[in-house]
Amino acid sequence: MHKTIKEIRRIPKGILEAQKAFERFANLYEFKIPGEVLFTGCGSSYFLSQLLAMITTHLGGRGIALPCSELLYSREYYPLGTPQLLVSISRSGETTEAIMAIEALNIPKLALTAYESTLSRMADYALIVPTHEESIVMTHSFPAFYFAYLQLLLKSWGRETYNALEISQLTEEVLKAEPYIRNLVDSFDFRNVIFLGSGILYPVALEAMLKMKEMALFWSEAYHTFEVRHGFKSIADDGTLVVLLTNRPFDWHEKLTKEFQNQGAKVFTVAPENTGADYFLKTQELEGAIAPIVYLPVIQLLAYYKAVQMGLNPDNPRFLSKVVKW
Ligand code: F1P
Repeated sequence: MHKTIKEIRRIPKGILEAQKAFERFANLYEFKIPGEVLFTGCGSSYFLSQLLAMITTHLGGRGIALPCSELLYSREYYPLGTPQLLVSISRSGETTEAIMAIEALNIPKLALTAYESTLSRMADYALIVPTHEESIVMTHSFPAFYFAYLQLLLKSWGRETYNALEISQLTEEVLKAEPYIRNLVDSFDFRNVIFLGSGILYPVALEAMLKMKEMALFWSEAYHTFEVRHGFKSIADDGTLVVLLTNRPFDWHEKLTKEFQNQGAKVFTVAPENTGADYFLKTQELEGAIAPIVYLPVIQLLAYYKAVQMGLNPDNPRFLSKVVKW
């Protein structure tokens, strides 16, 4: 059995580990997350940065995310503001750019990582979520990192934290869709895939696009949900799977579904209500901040089964390494 699928199935456990990591951190440091935060990371860790920046803003602060390399070499083009904390995210804690980026600004630094690592030692604070993964591609560590930071943010700002057991069980429920997703992949041999998400689900769509490329070496795109109509949709035809991620479907989602179906594409909606899609996975209606956690298992399973269907080994994708160094 592939390590990747074992690691995806470990998402519920990862949430519980994240809770412990958050509690350890809270006991160790007298530290509160400030209102204005800059997040950085590479690859999946950059998409996670985007999610964390969005929840910071959503909850009343100001969050901004940049890939480490942009923070290092092109930061004058971005509205960085006056962040009071730099959060550098890296599963390995050894990615060259993440290590360099943590020194980019002279402000307090927090490392979000899976290991005692170069990154954790360089930071003022380290939130270590020990979701150690053997495969190259980041899977269960992503929702775990997200959850640990979310809990810390909520506690810092005097809000009620989530019940980790409940969230872990939610992910267990979602993982029951594994046979459905496998069947979808086997029944429709799509040639390309477009992921759509809005707001907090847009970085999830980006992460889905990356998972497809990493695990299945497969052509994938990601757009803000309705932005796709503005030219980009021309690539969709009868070989396309459109994956529509939404936690608040309304009539535009139904119209969009029809529009793609009229082009011959098949639509897979992941939402609390169907939008008239060819494939549908019902999710619980969840409040914004926690929603990404239930969509992530779905897109990871989709990429994994596409890789399997294509006869690839998702544990060891060609040209990729676990830690990217310069
Ligand atoms: C960053 C990253 C991963 C990707 C691959 C290569 O790693 O780009 O997102 O899946 O493993 O490295 P890290 O800095 O989070 O360890």
